[in-house]
Amino acid sequence: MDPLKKKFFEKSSALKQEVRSLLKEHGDLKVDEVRLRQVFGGVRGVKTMVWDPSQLDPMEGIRFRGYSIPELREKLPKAPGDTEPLPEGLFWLMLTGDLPTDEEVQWLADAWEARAHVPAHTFKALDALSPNTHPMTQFSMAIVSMQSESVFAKRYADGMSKNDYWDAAYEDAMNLIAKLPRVAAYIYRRTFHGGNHIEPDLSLDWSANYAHMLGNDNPDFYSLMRLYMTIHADHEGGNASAHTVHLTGSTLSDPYYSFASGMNSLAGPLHGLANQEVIKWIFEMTNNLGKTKLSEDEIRNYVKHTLDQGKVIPGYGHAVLRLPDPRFTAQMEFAERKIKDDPYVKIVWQLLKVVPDVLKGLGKVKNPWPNVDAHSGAILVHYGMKEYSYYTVMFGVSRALGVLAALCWSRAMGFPLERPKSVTTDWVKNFIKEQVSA
Ligand code: CMX
Repeated sequence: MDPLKKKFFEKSSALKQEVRSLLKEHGDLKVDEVRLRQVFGGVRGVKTMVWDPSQLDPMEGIRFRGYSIPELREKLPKAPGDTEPLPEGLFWLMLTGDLPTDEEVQWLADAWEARAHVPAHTFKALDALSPNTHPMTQFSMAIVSMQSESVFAKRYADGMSKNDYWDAAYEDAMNLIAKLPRVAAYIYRRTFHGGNHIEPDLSLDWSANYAHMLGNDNPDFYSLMRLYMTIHADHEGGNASAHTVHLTGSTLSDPYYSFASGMNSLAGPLHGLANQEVIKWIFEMTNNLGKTKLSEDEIRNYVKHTLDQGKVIPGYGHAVLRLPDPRFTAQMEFAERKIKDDPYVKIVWQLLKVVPDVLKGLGKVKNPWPNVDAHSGAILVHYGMKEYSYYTVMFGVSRALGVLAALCWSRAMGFPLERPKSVTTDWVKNFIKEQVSA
């Protein structure tokens, strides 16, 4: 058994036993109550799921196994000469709860390299699609096409015991994560570079190899990719992509199907697609005004104009957070160090000064602050990636780390089929009548 799998097995077996006895003794304790407005309001805030890799605090932001983003940037192992963390280390942390050593991270990088082969039929399936197909559609289809490789599906068909689900899920998670950069880079090169593909460089770490296959070997871009792949990896379990993976996985659909479902959720403009919407909207603003050097008044007017058209300001607001997203701040720090004179980066910083007050003025927006998607586009444009319809694929590659670590845990813990209760509007009306007359 490999060292990560062994560690995961030991940790998850111990927790499974512990939770069993916790539930035996305390299973009837009430953890939450649900208001009618939450039943109609997207189940905001209702505690209904266990997700150990990370937890989101509205006022503090995300913590991965207890570590904030600044702490991860300091404590996780790094590539030689870089100051940003290696996401390999974050995956180890999310799967085991322990910070890895440099050697453990090197082992994981080698393990992913050994599992990185993408089946030829996946490239053929992609090549059959029009290059105009949205990159997220291509990504989702490529993931499903690789389901032919699922260890979980094969072992299930062969009569796998439920005690072994965790093992098969781990194998699929590791294989899928290993293959994603190649698939994602293939989509980018076929869509925007006429199919002029770049072979992997197996001497590089997972993120740098992805950057290399995209076509950019600038060490600062490698560094950006390590940061990007780390900060987008997980945002607790209730966000749409994570929850979708969790739900699909609970049917014992294998990790390929489950991850593909999550990517279809990530492709929505209120979720991951917001990263493309932000820069698209900034480009529209600069095109409309005919310049990239803008005054705060010009920006404020454009923000108001967008709201007057009944649209949201992309990259602002959040269902849980009530402060500027630490993932935004991490990107801002990177940009301050590396590319502070970039005109689009400057616009992102001007928006930070203008948008919160305008949103506060609407009187209904619960969080007027920027989220993760507000900054990423301007930095990618600086490094030559102007093709914004691709951005959500990069988010998706990173998101695999968190949701697949969590999926391994779900199978190890033996979590059952997820099945909340729905009600009809007539049921609600009768319920109100009964409550009011009682
Ligand atoms: N611009 C304009 N209006 C906004 C807004 C924004 N950025 N954020 C919230 N609002 C509005 C909502 O549309 C809602 O209006 P109505 O009552 O008229 O429907 C009202 O404010 C209350 O919404 P909320 O409770 O503050 O926010 P929600 O939890 O319902 O929604 C989110 C959260 C992210 C969907 C919303 O803030 C939004 O649409 N933001 C822009 C899209 C975006 O950046 N999404 C990316 C989020 C991060 C990610 O998942 O990647």
